[in-house]
Amino acid sequence: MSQVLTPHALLDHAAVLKSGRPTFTAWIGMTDPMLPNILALEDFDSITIDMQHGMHDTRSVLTGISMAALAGKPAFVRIPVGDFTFASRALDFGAMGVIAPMINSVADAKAFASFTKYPPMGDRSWGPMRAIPLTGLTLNEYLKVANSHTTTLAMIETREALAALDDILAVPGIDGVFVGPSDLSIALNNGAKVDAVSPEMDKALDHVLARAKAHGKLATAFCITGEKAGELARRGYAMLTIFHDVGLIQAGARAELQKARGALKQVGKQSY
Ligand code: 3PY
Ligand code: MG
Repeated sequence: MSQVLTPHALLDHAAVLKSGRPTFTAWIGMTDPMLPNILALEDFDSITIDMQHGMHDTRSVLTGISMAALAGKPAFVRIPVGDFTFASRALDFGAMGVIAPMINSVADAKAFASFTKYPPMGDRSWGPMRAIPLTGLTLNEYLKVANSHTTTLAMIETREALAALDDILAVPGIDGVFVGPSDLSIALNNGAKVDAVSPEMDKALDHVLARAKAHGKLATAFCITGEKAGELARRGYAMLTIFHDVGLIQAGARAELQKARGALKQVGKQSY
C-alpha cells in the first residue's frame, strides 16, 4: 500500500535496497505529470523516470520526482548516455537514485560516481535545492547522508561492460549495477535480435548477480514482464522494473480489446 510522505522517509529507500528485500519500480517514459503520481499510488516501491529513451526533459523530471514524493515514493532517474551533469541535477531535484546507461569501463564508472557523490568520495557540486524541502533535512544533515542514502546504479548492457564488471563494481560510489537486457541481448547475439529473455541473457543475469553480491553491491535490472521481475526478485535482485508505461498501456488495451471483440465473435457478430 502507498505510504503517507514523512520527512526522511524517502531516504530510507537506500536501506530498503540494501536490506535484501526486493523492490519493484514503475518505469516512466511519458511526460504527463499525472503518470508518476498514478503509478506511485499503486503498490510500486519507487518510480523511475527515463530520460534516455523516454520523452522526459528537465521540467518533467522535476515534476515527476515531486509527483512521486506526493505519493510518498522515491524516484530514480535514468540519464541519457554520458550526461553525468544531469545525474547531479536529478539528485538536486530530489531523486533518490540515478541510473546511467552504457557504463562500459572503469573510467565511465568513475566519472558517473564523481557526479553523484560529495567529497571525499566524488565531486558532486553543492546545491540540493529541491532535495532539501522534499526530505525535510537541514543542509548539513543532507550533506551527511546524501552519499550513503542516494543510489548510483551503473548500467551493464554491453560486452565491454560485462568484461569490466568486477572493476566497475569495485569503483567507490558505484552502489550497484542495473542490467539492460535488451541492449545486452543485442550485444551478446551480435545484433541478430532483441531478446531480453533468452537463456544466454539468463546466464548473464546470474553472473551479474553473483559478482554484485561478491562486491557487496546491488544487482538490479530492467524486466519486460512482471513474471520475469518476480523470478529475478526470487533469485536475489534488489530492484526490478515491470516493463514500461507505454508497454503496460498497450498490453492492457490489447488484452481488454481482445476480450471485447472476442465476446462479439462468440455470437457471430462482426466488429470494426
Ligand atoms: C535495455 O534493456 O537495454 C535497457 O536499457 C532497459 O531500458
Ligand atoms: Mg539499454
